[in-house]
Amino acid sequence: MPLTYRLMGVVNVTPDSFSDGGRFLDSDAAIAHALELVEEGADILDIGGESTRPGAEPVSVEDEIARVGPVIEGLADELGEVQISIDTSKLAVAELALREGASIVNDVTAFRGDPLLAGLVADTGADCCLMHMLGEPRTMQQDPVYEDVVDEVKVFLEQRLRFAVGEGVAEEKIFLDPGIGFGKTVAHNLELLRRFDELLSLGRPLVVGTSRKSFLGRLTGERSEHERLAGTIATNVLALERGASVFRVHDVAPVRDALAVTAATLGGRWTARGAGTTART
Ligand code: HH2
Repeated sequence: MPLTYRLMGVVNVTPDSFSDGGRFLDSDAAIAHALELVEEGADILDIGGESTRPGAEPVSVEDEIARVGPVIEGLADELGEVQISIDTSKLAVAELALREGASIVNDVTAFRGDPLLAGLVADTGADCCLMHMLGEPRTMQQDPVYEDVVDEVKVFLEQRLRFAVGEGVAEEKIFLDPGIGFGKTVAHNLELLRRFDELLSLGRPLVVGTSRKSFLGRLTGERSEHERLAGTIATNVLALERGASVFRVHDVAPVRDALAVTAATLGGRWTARGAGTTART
């Protein structure tokens, strides 16, 4: 059976995101970057105006809207099949984004930050991604403890799925994400990836976000976020093999190629990209 999956390209319109803060704060730069990611093969653009890196300070609604609003507005008519996802926990930001053309709400608090967000998603028929996080970004990496990280993440995601459905969100609109790096040690992240397939019984498509995260640097001994591409690829390949279906990454083109080869190998089918012009035997 062919494997189907989607690539979610990250567009951070922030001054302080951990790997690309400040690069796309200007809306024209963010739009140009987003269009590049689409060229590279992104199926979804995840646009965020607030960093959730460990220690990050919260951003006001006004500032977040001022960052993401013009970018979504500038992209909405350019994208065809590509979906815009708004990476926010705030009702007013999501409202604006959905009005301007976004169709996914990616909430790292899984509707705990603002429970009314669930009603908005229900009323608008948007898709949503509900993610696990232990604690909150400012303090989440201060000694996170689990008895069994996979079991606890799974129970949490099940509860948030039930909450969303209870608020009127159609179950088929919901994606779930174990929240790699959100209140987790290196060992917790690795265990979640190793046992990723245990989350499949939740019955919803799974999102995975390892891109450039610090545990990859801890494992390879490097210093800069930009030296984490190999680790990003390794973990995304593994997650595809273990059943993930949406891959949230900064570096779309190389991950696209790695996943295409992995999917062809696992699924036993392949299509040559650019066949006719570049296909070789
Ligand atoms: N990771 C980040 C932000 N949002 N959303 C989901 N669903 N899953 C993730 O793993 C995830 C996420 C952190 O990455 P990034 O956006 O690059 O950094 P920052 O939060 O510093 O802007």
